[in-house]
Amino acid sequence: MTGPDTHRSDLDAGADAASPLPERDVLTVDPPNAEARLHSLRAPVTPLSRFYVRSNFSVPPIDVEAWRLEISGAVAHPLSFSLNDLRALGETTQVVTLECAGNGRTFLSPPVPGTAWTLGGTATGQFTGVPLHHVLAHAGVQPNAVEAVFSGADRGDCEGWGEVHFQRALPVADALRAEQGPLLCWQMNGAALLPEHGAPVRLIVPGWYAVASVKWLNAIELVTQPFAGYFQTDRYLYHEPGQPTQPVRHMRVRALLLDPDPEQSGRITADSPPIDVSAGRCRLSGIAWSGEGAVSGVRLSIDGGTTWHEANLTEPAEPGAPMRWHLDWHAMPGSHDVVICARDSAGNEQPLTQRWNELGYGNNCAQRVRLRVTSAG
Ligand SMILES: Nc1nc2c(c(=O)[nH]1)N[C@H]1C(S)=C(S)[C@@H](COP(=O)(O)O)O[C@H]1N2
Ligand SMILES: [Mo]
Repeated sequence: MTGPDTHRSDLDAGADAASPLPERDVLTVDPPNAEARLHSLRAPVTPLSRFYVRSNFSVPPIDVEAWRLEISGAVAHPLSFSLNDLRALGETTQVVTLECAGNGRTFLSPPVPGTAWTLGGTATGQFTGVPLHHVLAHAGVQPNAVEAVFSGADRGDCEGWGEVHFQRALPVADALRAEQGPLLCWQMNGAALLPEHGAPVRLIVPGWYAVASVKWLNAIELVTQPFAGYFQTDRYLYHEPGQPTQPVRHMRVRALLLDPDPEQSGRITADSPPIDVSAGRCRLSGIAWSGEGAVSGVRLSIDGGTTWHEANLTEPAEPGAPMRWHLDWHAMPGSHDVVICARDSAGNEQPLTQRWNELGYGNNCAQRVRLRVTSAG
């Protein structure tokens, strides 16, 4: 296990080879939680060996031969699918960015409890499965259904609740969405889903913080009253001072600097050393995405927020992957405070100061990095 003060050199020197989740920064071994290194996010689709992992409980043992997906509740026809039954419904492939709602949590002050994500609680996968609306059409959702509750096979003790399964609900309209809607997936990046990502079948909900994308899925129940389980009503809520409590839903707009590598000296902390670059022509580049709209712009400041420059935006090589941005700059020797701020077509912009909340969700505060420019030898 690696701590927040672990430096890249330690991770590369052997520790990585023995890691249960190599090529990532492991936050906890069991349950498996590991963040992606930011340079891993340069490829439009993140390799499986570099994809972040977030699990509330241990990976549950599942016998794929015996596995079933049960659909019940307010439906005309309760159904039970084997993996082959699901595959027989046809398949579609979609590139989707996942992000943990806790991404960026460690930068909040005062500190909040929860898994210590820096900025690597995100990655982009190519997911193959059957559209959920297609499966639900077979079951026939009744008009009185308000939500679909998705159950994972994983379980554990939660304070005050006893043993609970990982369960999350989606409003029926979101569950039935056809365009860019949820998928029941059995493949990721062209390979069978890995155990840590929810094998044999998981839900993928494009645009939503990934807590909605239930892994190790084994049941979908259509309910006529809002679901009130632990992960719906006790966790994954914004408790923001002076604001009404809101559930975590779509991913807030965010840009990340990927090059030069902001992790060149290890995991990013509030007091990470500056990034070294040589004087002269310098390209700053990265990605930006939003679950609430299309990314409409990324602006950068190189003087700590006094003046701003609009970055160039380009579409990703894979539709569905984050937008790419870059800014060319003539780097002058010295220390420069860079601020990176994305906005989306729904009128959202990354805040320049944190939006603190008790459980540390949705911290999309603009990324700040310090560059140390030295004259080229
Ligand atoms: N069954 C189950 N599904 C789950 C979780 C979980 O703990 N159990 N964690 C959720 C959270 S909080 C996130 S961010 C994503 C992470 O998906 P990944 O591990 O494939 O990256 O899975 C979601 N689905
Ligand atoms: Mo998450």
